[in-house]
Amino acid sequence: MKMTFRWYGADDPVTLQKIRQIPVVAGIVSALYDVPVGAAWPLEKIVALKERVEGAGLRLEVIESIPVHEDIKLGRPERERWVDHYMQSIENMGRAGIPVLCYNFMPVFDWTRTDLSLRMADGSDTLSYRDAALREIDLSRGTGELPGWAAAYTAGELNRLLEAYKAVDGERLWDNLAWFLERVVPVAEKSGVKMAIHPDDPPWSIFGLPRIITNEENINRLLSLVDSPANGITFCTGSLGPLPENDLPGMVRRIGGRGRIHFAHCRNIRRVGARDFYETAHPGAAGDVDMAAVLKAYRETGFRGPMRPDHGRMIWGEAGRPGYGLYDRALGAMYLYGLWEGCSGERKKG
Ligand SMILES: [Mn+2]
Repeated sequence: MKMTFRWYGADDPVTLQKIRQIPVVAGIVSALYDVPVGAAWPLEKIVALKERVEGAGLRLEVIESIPVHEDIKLGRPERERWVDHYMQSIENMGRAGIPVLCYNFMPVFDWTRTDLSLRMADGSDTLSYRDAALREIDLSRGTGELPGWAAAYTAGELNRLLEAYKAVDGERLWDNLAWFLERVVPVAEKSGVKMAIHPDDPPWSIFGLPRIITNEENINRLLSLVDSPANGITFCTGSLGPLPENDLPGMVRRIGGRGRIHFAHCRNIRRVGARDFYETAHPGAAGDVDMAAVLKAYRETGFRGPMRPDHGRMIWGEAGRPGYGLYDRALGAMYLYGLWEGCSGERKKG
């Protein structure tokens, strides 16, 4: 297992120099943030990112994410052009020697919360989701009421997009995902890149939009769309965890046992209702994810890929990008590595 940490590039107040001082972290998860959605990622920009990370004594292990253009998810004719660009980006990742690509296939919105700073009893702030609160959000006025999405779309753009998705139910979205994977997975295979789809977060439909990467049955369906080792997943405990029927350690054993988990996201959540939860500190005792059992399952499958602490709370007065402060994620990395060392006996870094 390689412990990694997400870095949001040159503007991230959590600098590479700070990340390097977290004892167990050797790898970086990052992306290009100045390439428009749909455009091909230039090789020289990927190489420059890699060199910057290496210059700080770390390694670029994962690209998270290259966004998939909405025209691909919608199955519009323009998808031909966007998928060509996507294939070029994968080829360029391979040329730069970056082995894992995390992406998602969620319509319009990716991870969605109804509160980005829920104050906890200990004074920390965390992210939370309440289904009733989501249902009160009126998107006809744009994304202004949706925490974290205020600037994402104008009301007009959003309405056109939501209108277009009325023709795309879950089965159509599966068709469009299959179309995408049939084209990109062979390129990934040839390029030495592993595709790792991120589960939908939360793992149910929001705003009437379909969401399909939500449970073991659907992940198996995804894997069988193109049965290649290059077609795998990012296993995110915090995204799959809000559904209590998702047996997380068992899923790691079964999916990971087939060599199809390429990236591990570890995050804990506490379920407080059928579709209500908040994010907690990483330790198992803090929430409903049995993190020790998850790590043990990774160990049993001989997992050698990158892992990262996913969202953290805001603690010790830190302010910053919701979910992506330094302190709580650093604690998470240490805790996860402690579990790993405890069940593996490994004592080397990375
Ligand atoms: Mn995640």
